[in-house]
Amino acid sequence: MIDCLLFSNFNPMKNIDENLINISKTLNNAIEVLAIDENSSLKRDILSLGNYCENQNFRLAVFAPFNYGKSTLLNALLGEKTLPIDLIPTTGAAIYVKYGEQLKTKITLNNNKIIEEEGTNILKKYATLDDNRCMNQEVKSVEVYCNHSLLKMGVEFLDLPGTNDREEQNKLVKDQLLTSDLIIQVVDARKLMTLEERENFRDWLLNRGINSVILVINFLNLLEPQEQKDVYYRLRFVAESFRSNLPSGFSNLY
Ligand SMILES: Nc1nc2c(ncn2[C@@H]2O[C@H](COP(=O)(O)OP(=O)(O)OP(=O)(O)O)[C@@H](O)[C@H]2O)c(=O)[nH]1
Ligand SMILES: [Mg+2]
Repeated sequence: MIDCLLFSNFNPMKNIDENLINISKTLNNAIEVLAIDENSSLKRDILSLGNYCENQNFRLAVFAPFNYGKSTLLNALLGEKTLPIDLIPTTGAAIYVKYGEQLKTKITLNNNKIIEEEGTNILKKYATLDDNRCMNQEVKSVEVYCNHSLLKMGVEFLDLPGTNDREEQNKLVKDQLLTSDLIIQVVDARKLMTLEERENFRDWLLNRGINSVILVINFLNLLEPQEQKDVYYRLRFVAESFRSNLPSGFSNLY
């Protein structure tokens, strides 16, 4: 019942007003008028913010290095094995999980061809990494439609490829983080918050104005009870060291 615990007092419907849509249009026009370099991070950030402004759903993205259990966590929230999981780096595209009456997958290719299929078996072909751990270059977007009460309320999940593998995946994840309303960063209980993870947390999230982050500790079942407690206190310490901008007396740690 994780969904009830997390969202019992929460109305995820966003107030998308005309102003936000107009800001997005103005930013897109500015990119064209100023002829901003195609591959610059400025252009990527602007496009991501435009995507955020126009998205009506409350987008919750899961972010971590490969094999940290991101897809497993989303499957647990969805209550079924919807997304591909494996011991090797697996997720090879940003997969948006949205509400639909039947479980269905929609793949949009770069040439705008759309492939729709019942279920999610098609993800293996289009949304997992190939033998060289590369993403499928034909694919523009991947959407899974799933009948779940949270999704029906207007929440949308985003399953991301793992970071710390290839630069291409890192770039995609960094862009997608800016399009999201809330980020879950999964951490591994056995090697809590490596230096690289702390740097990503600071440089990809906090320094880009993303302050709402839920840290989820995974693989706790592989630790002894006493070790589990130690991990919990260490993570609290890490989270404390990052929290900022809150009035005194308020806590963002639960
Ligand atoms: N023991 C244990 N195994 C887990 C846990 N969470 C995930 N796993 C396993 O870890 C492996 C990787 O899980 P995924 O969900 O595919 O990880 P991911 O972060 O989505 O991986 P990428 O998509 O490659 O970035 C799978 O074999 C899972 O079954 C956990 O809490 N405990
Ligand atoms: Mg995955």
